[in-house]
Amino acid sequence: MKLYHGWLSSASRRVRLCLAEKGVPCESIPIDMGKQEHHSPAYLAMNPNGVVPALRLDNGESLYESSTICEYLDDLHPQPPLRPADPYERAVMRNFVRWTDEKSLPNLLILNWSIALQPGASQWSDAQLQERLARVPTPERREAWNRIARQPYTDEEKAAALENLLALLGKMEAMLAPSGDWLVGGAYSLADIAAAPFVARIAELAPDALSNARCPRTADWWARIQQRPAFALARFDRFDVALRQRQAEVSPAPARADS
Ligand SMILES: N[C@@H](CCC(=O)N[C@@H](CS)C(=O)NCC(=O)O)C(=O)O
Repeated sequence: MKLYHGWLSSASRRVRLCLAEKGVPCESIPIDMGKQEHHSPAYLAMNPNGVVPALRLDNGESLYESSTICEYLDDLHPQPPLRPADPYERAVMRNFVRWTDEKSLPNLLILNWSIALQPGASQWSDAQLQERLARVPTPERREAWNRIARQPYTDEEKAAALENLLALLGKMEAMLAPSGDWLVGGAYSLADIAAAPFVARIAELAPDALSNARCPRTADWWARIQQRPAFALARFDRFDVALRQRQAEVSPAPARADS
């Protein structure tokens, strides 16, 4: 299998964590969103929504939507199980994953894009922007690219996005109260995997909000997630550090005269 993904993308991180938990070998194909590699005809044939990730299967078929890919991996490699056996708990797990897709991801994208893509996109000429927008397959994502290039999110919008993202912590505190260590049914599941990329970014953006004093159960949960061997394999590199490294690779610092 081949995973087409972004190192900094939350939906991609979710699938990488799932693959690592399963111990499933998978070739890594990083996608550069700044270069619009996810809007090429070849990529759109795998994921018509023009977003990452996409999983290319050995039989030549492809899958998209991170939550669907994770469930597929759990069907394909049932050990260790990552979904509750109980139908009600499984439904609760799915609703939580969906909640993170609908509530957490759009808000995190506002914050991430503002630092990762806005500086480059704001330099595009009108003609370049039109040419790029024409390749974006959905109106929602076209609007997001247009905004980041021409109408950067205001400080108020970014503050509201962070506030909305932090709502995840309240939800997790409530879910962790009855079930103990993990979010649904007392066992580690795709719900925990879905939440991990968002909590990782909250830990970077608003560490105080994730303190023991503010949300003790989620803070403990985050410590447990980071201790799992799969966590290191999934490579949740610090966003700002990874971004600086990427920028240095694109425009290397001039060689020192004495080097
Ligand atoms: N619901 C999708 C969301 C995927 C998504 O929005 N991915 C973002 C990165 S986390 C992306 O590729 N954005 C690129 C774009 O909008 O052009 C999933 O879970 O796979």
